[in-house]
Amino acid sequence: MKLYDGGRAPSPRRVRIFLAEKGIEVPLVPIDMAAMGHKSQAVTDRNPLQRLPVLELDDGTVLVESNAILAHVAEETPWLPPPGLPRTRLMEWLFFEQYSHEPYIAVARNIRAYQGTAAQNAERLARCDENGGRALDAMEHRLGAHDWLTDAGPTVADLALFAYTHVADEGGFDLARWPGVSAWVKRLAALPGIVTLPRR
Ligand SMILES: N[C@@H](CCC(=O)N[C@@H](CS)C(=O)NCC(=O)O)C(=O)O
Repeated sequence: MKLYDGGRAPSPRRVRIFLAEKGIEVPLVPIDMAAMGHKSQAVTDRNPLQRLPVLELDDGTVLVESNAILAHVAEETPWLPPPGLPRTRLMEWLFFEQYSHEPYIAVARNIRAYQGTAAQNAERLARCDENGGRALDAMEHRLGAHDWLTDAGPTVADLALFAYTHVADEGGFDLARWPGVSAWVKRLAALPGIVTLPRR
């Protein structure tokens, strides 16, 4: 298999973290996002949304959407609990990540730390700050009293949310406000194979 990867980009990084944790070395196809490499024909052919990650399996099957990729590669490992309520609990967090967390916490990080366009995006950032804070409150509600997001131990739900949460400070979210989330970030980062993102 090979992974079309975006360097510092957290969505591909989730997949890399999981594969590293499993001791699987996946060849990377490095895509220079700053040079708009994600708009290239090679990426477009595999993902018409022109987004990373893209995972190409040995038989040529192409997988997109980082959380779906995580669930696929975690099949039959403890990182993906069995079908039924344990799997449903995990999916609750994966959908939460895409709808209630990533659109605010990732976007705030991109604007503040990478584009440096905070002044031009004041209204958008205000929405990100409010809704990103609500997402972290929801995580704190669970993690203030539990070690992991679901009762199944560390799962791909934890990895999916770790990606943008552990660098949320770059988006203006000081995790000291959410002590349960902070402790969970440290707990997860201490697991074997877990790699954190380089900082700006
Ligand atoms: N829902 C997608 C989001 C992927 C995504 O937005 N990836 C970013 C890199 S972290 C990207 O490719 N952005 C380029 C763009 O949106 O134009 C997933 O989780 O895989």
